[in-house]
Amino acid sequence: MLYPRETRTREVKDLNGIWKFKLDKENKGYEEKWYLQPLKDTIPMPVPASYNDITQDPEIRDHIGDVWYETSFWVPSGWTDKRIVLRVGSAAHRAKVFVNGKEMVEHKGGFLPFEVEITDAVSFDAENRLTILVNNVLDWTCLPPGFIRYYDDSFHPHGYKTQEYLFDFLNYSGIHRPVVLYATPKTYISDITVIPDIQGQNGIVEYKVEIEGVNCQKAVPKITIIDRENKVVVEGSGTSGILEIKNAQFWEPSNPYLYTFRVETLVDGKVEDVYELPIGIRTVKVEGNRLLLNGKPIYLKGFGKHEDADIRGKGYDSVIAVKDFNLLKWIGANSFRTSHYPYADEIMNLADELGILVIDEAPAVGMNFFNKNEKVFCNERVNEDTLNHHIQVIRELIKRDKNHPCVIMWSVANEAATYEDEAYEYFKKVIDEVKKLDKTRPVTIVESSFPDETKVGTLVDVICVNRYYSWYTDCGKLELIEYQLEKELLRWYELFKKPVIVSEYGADTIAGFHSDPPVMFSEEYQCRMLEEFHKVFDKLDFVIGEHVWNFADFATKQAVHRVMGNRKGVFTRQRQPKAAAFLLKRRWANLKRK
Ligand code: BDP
Repeated sequence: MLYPRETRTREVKDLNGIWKFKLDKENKGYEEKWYLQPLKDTIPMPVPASYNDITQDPEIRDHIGDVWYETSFWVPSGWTDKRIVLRVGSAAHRAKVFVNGKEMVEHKGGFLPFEVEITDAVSFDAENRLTILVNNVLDWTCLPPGFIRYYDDSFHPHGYKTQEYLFDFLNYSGIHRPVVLYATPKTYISDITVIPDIQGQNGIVEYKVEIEGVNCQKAVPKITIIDRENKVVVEGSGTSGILEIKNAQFWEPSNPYLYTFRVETLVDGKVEDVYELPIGIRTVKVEGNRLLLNGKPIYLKGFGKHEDADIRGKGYDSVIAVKDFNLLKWIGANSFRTSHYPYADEIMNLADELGILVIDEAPAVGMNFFNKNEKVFCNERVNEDTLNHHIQVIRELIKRDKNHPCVIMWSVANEAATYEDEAYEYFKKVIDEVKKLDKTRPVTIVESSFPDETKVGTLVDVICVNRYYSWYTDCGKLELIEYQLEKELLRWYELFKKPVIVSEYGADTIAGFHSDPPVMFSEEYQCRMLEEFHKVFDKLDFVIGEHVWNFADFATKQAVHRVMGNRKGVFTRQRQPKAAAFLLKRRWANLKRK
C-alpha cells in the first residue's frame, strides 16, 4: 500500500483537526442510521488522538462499544477528472466509513491503515459530510484479542460488564492516525515492490510496479532512481525488472542513505501518474549466530516502545514522534521493536530517514493467561477465526511496510502461549504466510516461554526472549540474575542454534525514588538490574541484541501492580531521563560490538 505522497500528478488534502464526536451510549446508532444526518449533540474531538483522555468524563474514557466522528470537507475543483481516495491511518479497532450518508468501507484491525475510493460519492458543489463509526470491542477474533466479562453475582449490578484483555497497555480507542483525502489520475500506480540487494560496490534493485484504472493495459512505467543530489543514477522501464546502481551508497544506521525510486506511467507517450518512493539499498541476513546488515554483523541496542503519550494516548503526534527519535539518537540506540502492534506510517518513514532499525510486530499480544490451566489455543479462544484474521493482518502489514529499509525483521506475536502444542500449527501457518510474502527478512516470535517448553523455536530465524529475573520472580534478588539468565540463554542456543535477542528486560521505576542498597521501584534498582543483564550479554556471542523494556512509562489498565501505568520506562512518560538513561548512554557509546 503506497503512502499518500504529493507528486506532480497527485495531491493530498489533510482532514485532521477538530472533528465532531458523539458517544453511542447504547450502541444503537448504526441500527438507527445516525450517519444519514449530521450528528446531533456532539462535542469537539481532535483527530488524530485517542478519545479516552481528552474529556473529564469517565464514561467516555471507559466506554465499551461504538463512538461516532464527523467532519466535513470540500473537494478541490481541480480534482474533477481525478480518482479521489479517502485514507484512514488507523481506527481502533473497527470502523465503518460513510460519505454523505453512504457506507463506503469497513475495516477491522486498529493498527493499520485502510482506504477507499470515494470519487462517485463526493460532491464538488457542496460541502461533503464524512462520518466514521469506531468500535473498540475486543473479542477472540481480533488482534489483539480480548473478551467481554458479564457479571452474574451479587456484587455487581445487573448487566454490568467489563472489557477484559491480557495485554499490558491501555485499550486506547479512536481515530489514532491521520485521515487524508488524496487524488490520483484515473490510471494510477497502485503498488510498488522494491527488493534491494548488494553486489560488491553496486546496488541491485529488483522492482515490480502495479497499475490500475481505466488505461492500465496501455500504461508503461518509466523508472528513474535519483540520488540525494538529485542526480539520476539509473533508468529503466516496464512493470518489473532489475536495475543496478553503480558504486551505490548503502543504507545503514550511520549513513541512512535514501534514493528516490520514481515511477512515471506513460499512456500514449504522455505522463499519466507519478509516484516517488524513498528506498534504501541494504541487505539483512541471519548467518550462524549472527545478524548481518549489508554483510556485516550488527548488534541491536534499543527498546521495546509504545505509541503512548499524555493526553493524546495512542494518537499520532509529530511532536512526540520527533522527540522520541531524538532521544533514541541521544542515548545511542540503533533500533526498536514496534511492541506490540504496527506503528504509524509516519514513524516508519522517520526510522528510514534517521537510520533506526525496526523489528516490525503484528498486533498479536495477549494470547497468554500465563497459567497452564487456562488454554489459549482452543475453540473458544484463539481459534480458526483468530488465525484467519492474523493472516489478514500479516498481509496488510507486509503490504504497507515491505519497502521500508528500516524494517529488518518481522515479529508475528509477543508472548503467546507457545508452550501449547496447538501453537506450532498456528504459528507455522502465520510464518509460512510471512515467508511467502517476503523472502528477504528474518522472522521471529517474541517469547516468554522457556527454551524447553516452547513449541515454536524451530519456526523462527532469530530467538527473541523477554525476561524479568529479579522482578516477577525472586523479587529483589539481583544476585540471581547472572546465574539464571546465563543458564537460560545458553539453553536457547544449545537447543536451536540461532542468534538470540533479549527483547525485553527491565524494572518498574518511579522517577525520583532512591534507595541504596537498591530496592524495587527505585532508580538505583533499575540501573543495577540492567547491569546484571548486561554482564551476561557481554559473555555470550550469540546474543545479538538488547532491547530494554520500555523506552518510556506508559498507560495500562488499572491494576494493583500498576502505579498509574507501567513504569519500566527509561524515560518518564513526559520523556525525561531516569538514571538508567545515562547508564545506557554510557554503555552503548562504549560497547565493542557494533
Ligand atoms: C511483558 C510484556 C509487556 C509488558 C511487560 C511488563 O511483553 O507488554 O508490559 O512484560 O510486565 O510480559 O512490564
